Amino acid sequence: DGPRVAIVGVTGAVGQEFLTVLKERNFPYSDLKLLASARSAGQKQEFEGHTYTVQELTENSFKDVDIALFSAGGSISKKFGPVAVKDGAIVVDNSSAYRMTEGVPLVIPEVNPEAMSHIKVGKGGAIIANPNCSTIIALMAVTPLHRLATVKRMCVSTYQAASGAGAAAMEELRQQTRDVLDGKPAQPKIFPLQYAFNLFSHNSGMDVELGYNEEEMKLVKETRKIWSFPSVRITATCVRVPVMRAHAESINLEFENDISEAAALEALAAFPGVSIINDRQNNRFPTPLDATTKDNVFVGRVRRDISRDDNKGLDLFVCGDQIKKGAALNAVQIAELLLK
Ligand code: 11C
Repeated sequence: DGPRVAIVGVTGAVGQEFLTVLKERNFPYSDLKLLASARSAGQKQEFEGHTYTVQELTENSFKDVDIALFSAGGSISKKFGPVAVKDGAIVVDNSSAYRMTEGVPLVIPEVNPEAMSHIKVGKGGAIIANPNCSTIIALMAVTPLHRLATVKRMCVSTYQAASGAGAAAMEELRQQTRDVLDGKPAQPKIFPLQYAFNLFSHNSGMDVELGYNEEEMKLVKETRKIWSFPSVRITATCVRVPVMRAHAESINLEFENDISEAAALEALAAFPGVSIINDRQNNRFPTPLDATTKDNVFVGRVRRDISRDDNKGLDLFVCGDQIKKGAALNAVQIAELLLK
């Protein structure tokens, strides 16, 4: 007698990971409905000893659903999110459609679970937004430090994996890598530039006036909302690198108060969902492959910022699986909170 769960966009990279995470965490669903576009409807999906048929997402899909995990892009969330809410479902939305909407909680369960404490299964429909993957991964590392010494300014540089642009982008990386190694020209399809053996500024829309892309502005705006801290100063440079499914981020922090390396490491070690790899002797720090398919976010290179005369600056390097904590795991953790 757990909740009746629907997955919207089940054939995508995040949709498939929802299934993996539900299974890994033994999520207590009583019914599971797999939804996708008409193109994918009819496909069979084996899951936990059952064969499911993927159904076409329609206006009638949510009549018997308690929790709907959405990952089918912003326009599908905008069209069908309100339909699900009207039918009494709680939508956990992985798109950016509702993240900045007033009244919609934007939640990382380890960071701000209180933002969704008024929402309960069976008490009416609602939308809860899953933050952007780069934002989740950054804030898993930075929040314990923020609690310790209050972040004043954050400067982030990302190294983002193919998975952030979906399953087709991951295939593009595989195919281009093969082609280039075979001496053939790379054929860009999803991304405008050669991806294999290259890297480029993030492919999201660019604000030509400001010079920032959407991914960078998500880091700025979503952090302010998640921390309920509208005045925190953030700048970011987001870059796509030829890595399959875990994002890396270099983060420079300026704090209100003094913070030592030892205190920072202690706070990080105590924070749920964070693992530390910080072995200076052996030059061993987090890599995207360390984080791949893992639940935890990995933190290392924790060091005092030597460009400052005080003890109010730190640098870190962070890696997190984009499909897991950056998307599906965080959403399923939100669903778990709904059951508490
Ligand atoms: C990426 N983070 O890695 C993006 C993709 O706001 O959910 C997801 C965009 C978002 O390209």
